[in-house]
Amino acid sequence: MKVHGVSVSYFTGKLEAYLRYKGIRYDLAPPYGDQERIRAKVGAIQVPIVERDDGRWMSDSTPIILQLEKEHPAPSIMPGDPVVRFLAMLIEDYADEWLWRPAMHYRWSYEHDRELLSRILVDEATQHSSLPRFVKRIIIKRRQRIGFVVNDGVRRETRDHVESSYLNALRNMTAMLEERAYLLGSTPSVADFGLMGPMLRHFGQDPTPAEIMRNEAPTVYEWVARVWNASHTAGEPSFVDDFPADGAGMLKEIAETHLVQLAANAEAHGRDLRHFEMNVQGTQYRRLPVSVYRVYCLERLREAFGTLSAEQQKDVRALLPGQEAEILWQESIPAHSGYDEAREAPFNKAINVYGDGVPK
Ligand SMILES: N[C@@H](CCC(=O)N[C@@H](CS)C(=O)NCC(=O)O)C(=O)O
Repeated sequence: MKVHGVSVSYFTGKLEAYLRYKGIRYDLAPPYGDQERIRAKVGAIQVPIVERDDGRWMSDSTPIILQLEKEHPAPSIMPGDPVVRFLAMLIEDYADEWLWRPAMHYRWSYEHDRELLSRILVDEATQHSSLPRFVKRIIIKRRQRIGFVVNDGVRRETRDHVESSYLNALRNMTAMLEERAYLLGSTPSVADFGLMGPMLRHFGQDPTPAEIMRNEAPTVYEWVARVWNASHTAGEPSFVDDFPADGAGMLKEIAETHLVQLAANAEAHGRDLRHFEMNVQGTQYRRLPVSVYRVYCLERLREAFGTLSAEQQKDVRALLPGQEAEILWQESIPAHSGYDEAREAPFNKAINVYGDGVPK
């Protein structure tokens, strides 16, 4: 298969880590010279996009991975216990959608990171443009910093909190990885591949957060390489039977951050607003862009919760005790994204996370 992606991209790195583990061969190619064809095939210009040998196209890393799990079931990345599996998918969603803001912030707010990454991105992804390199770098630095940092709520008042999300992720992952090689077993699960999104190509590689990872959380630094090389070193799939006590900090953090954001985003979407506010762990975020895709994420999590037995639901609720987690099972805030209603993902037409041809 051909993966249209970029070597420094969050979601491309997540998918590549998965493909390597599964032994699925792929070629990596930047998508940006081929925009018209890609938009016609998959709806949105984002990475990764997979062009399959059978002529079909796939987008969005989560449904892509779920589809490939059906086609290549071994070695499985899905824990056998339904409660652990649900919580692994929740960790994956948090990795995709909550850690995105700190990852963008570290890359585009810090000068060394911004200078280095703008150079790499321009050289790799904008070969189709004949503008001088320095002009392309000015354009890309501005686009990324304004679009994904400033307009995503990173301001003077929120900056420390945004950074604390990264530090908390390192601490919570370390607590789990001190007990076992991967977060939920002796082989990698969907939770590990989800966290490879932020940890591989952003936090583990961009100068400022990588220095923090090496100094503060060498266990996570080592885990990044372990997941990347898991096809050579991991044995037969083996996962925990019960969600481990050392993961309590991770679940608390997810409830207090990602689930608060999913709720506030869905609530604003239901009122047809384009922006929303939220208070996360005592920090007030203003004027955040409503994301239809994240309403869809909440729909999918609720659907997965609904497939659990009454006993399993009780277990999940006991593991996620805070009030914030109730949005996973209480429908007082509706979540109707209108996205992928035919349930064709990853073969559907994709949307960018902050809109662009958003179905209402
Ligand atoms: N939900 C998608 C998100 C993909 C995504 O947003 N990728 C980023 C780069 S890592 C992107 O292409 N952003 C669009 C842009 O920068 O214009 C997935 O899981 O693959």
